[in-house]
Amino acid sequence: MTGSEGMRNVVLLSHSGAGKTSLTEAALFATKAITRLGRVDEGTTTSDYEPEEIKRHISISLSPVPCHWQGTKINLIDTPGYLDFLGEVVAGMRVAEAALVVVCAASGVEVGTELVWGYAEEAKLPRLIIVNKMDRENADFFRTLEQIQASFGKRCLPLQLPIGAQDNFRGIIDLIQRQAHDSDPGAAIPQSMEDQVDSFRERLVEAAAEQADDLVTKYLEGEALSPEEIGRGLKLGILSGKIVPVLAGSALKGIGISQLLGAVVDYLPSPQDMGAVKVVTPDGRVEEVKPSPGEPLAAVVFKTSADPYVGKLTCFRVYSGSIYSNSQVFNATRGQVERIGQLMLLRGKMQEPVSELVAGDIGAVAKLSVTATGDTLSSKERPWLLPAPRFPPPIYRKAIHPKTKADLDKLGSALLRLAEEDPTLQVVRDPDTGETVLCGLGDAHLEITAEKLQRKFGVEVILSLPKVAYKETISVPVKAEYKHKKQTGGHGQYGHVFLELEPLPRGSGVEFGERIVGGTVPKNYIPAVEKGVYEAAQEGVLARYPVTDVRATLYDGSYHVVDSSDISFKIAGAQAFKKGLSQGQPVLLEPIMKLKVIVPEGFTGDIMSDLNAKQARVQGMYPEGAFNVIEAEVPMAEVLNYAIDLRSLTQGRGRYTMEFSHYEEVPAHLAQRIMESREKERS
Ligand SMILES: Nc1nc2c(ncn2[C@@H]2O[C@H](COP(=O)(O)OP(=O)(O)OP(=O)(O)O)[C@@H](O)[C@H]2O)c(=O)[nH]1
Ligand SMILES: [Mg+2]
Repeated sequence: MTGSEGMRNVVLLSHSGAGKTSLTEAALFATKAITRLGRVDEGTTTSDYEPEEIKRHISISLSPVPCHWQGTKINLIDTPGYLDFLGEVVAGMRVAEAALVVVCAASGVEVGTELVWGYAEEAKLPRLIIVNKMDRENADFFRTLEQIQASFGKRCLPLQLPIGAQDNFRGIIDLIQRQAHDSDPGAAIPQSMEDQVDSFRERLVEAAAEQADDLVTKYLEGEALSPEEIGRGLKLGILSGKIVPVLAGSALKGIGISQLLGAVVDYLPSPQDMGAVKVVTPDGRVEEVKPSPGEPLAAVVFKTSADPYVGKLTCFRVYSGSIYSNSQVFNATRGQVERIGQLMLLRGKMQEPVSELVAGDIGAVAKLSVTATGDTLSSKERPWLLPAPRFPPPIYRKAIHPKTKADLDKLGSALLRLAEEDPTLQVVRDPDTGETVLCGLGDAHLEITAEKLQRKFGVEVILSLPKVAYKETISVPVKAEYKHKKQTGGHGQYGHVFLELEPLPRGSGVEFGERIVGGTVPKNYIPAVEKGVYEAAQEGVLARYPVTDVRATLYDGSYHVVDSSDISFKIAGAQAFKKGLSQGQPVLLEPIMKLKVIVPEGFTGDIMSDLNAKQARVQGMYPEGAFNVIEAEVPMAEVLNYAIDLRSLTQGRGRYTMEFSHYEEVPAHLAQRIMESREKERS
């Protein structure tokens, strides 16, 4: 069993398509964890195994894949690069000590590279960069390096140089050892590269020397540092974030992979290197515990997957202590005991049973009953808590409609299971429109959720833009009378009311009151009038949207001793209310959202003019680091697709939050259009 000093948990981060999954596959192959090298384009890789991933040739879920190299257990955590699946990236980063940032040698630094770099900075993750796809046309290591240094600083220093590029990419030169790893095993460093190697090596050695007093003294005295000393300085620099080594390779050709694994082992931190683990006790104190197998258990759940057949699969990372198959643990988040069945290591869809998992390691267990993503598993004696991953809030909304009655029956429980698996997915029922609304991070996220509903639970759905919950109200006080009278032989019907309608402040809803004097409407009929008013308020007179912010007061009327009844007064109440609405200069109200957009400064102008076109009222703007925050109020109808609009305006660099603020009158020229389309919708 590997102790945690012999472990590395490394999350792969990049712009979509830079080659994380291919590198993961190449690493598995190089370490002999697999015997056949899969390809993303053929849907045969270990970590992209879900049908939705295979179909699109992209990663959608994170995949922890363990492998062994030089006596060290490495858990690579492959994550998706596509923005819609940011939740998976957050979860993967939560349980890693270090990151491998992948940059494509042809495309260079992309928007997604900058985004993930920002997250890695925030999380203070020590990291390596690999310039991948060195074999591709247009691949250029030095151009890419310049971009990397321009974006992320001069602390990004090559640890290796490539030999050749594109079709001629043959191998790499290890700068510390001054050694060539060529496809031709006997080959030395090409003569033409000697000077380059010297100069890049010098920069690396200088940076490494600066990390420790004894090294810098030796260096300044002109003594050569040994490779071990350079390595020690480098590791210190990487841990403190002062150095980020840059590597080169090709996942597809399998070049540079063993050197990459070597760098992970030599320079990236083990759980031990990160020092004591901070846990929170039930009374809120922070305690420190050693990341070793003998301590009490503390493990955080970072992913849950829903499988219709196997049931729930819970992935967790152990921070201290050990967890055993067929045992009991305490879910400190929920305050409940969990029975642990067979523990396993995951490698894509493969599951390898194990008897225990120790501090530092990552594994999974099936069929836990109460545990959800973010929970901490510990012991009853020490019910410690670890911080949960902080998932991005779902911001993009689509209404979800079952295709058939059978689909409707299964939809609720299936959605619940999927939301359990994906913390960036939320299901809400909009009481105003009656629609079930699916909230997520973007279009692709929700489309794929719909596909999973069908594949995993056999539920077919259609997604559409959610309806806007318009409402209706009046703008002036009015009085309205209605007499309901029918004399059709036998028992007649008679109810007669006078209502006064007044507009109320926004958000008041519909109110009913009475000030009948002299029993003109007998007390026992008043509840019927009230009922009629409330029923009539469900559909207004403009476009049959619900009525709000109106007070109806019954102040007069008359009755008939024989013909009056509850139903007659109810009809009279409803009709008088409708009449009042029509006479009270009715208006449409629309929901206004409070929008907060956070964009790099350069995009401010574009955002403002887009908001302008969306009838927004900008309420404030202030800088926040390199970003500008813009706060505005904007009609909901204009921002149903804001996740997509903002992404295209900023190429994905902008973020936003949005919440309901209040209702406001729809400007007259727009009200007409809304009424017309409502008419069409209902016919
Ligand atoms: N020529 C070349 N192509 C590569 C290399 N690595 C990956 N690719 C190709 O690039 C495409 C994307 O590779 P992936 O491994 O799926 O990239 P990824 O970063 O996992 O992508 P996402 O999961 O969508 O973020 C695939 O077509 C790969 O075959 C490489 O070293 N050389
Ligand atoms: Mg991938």
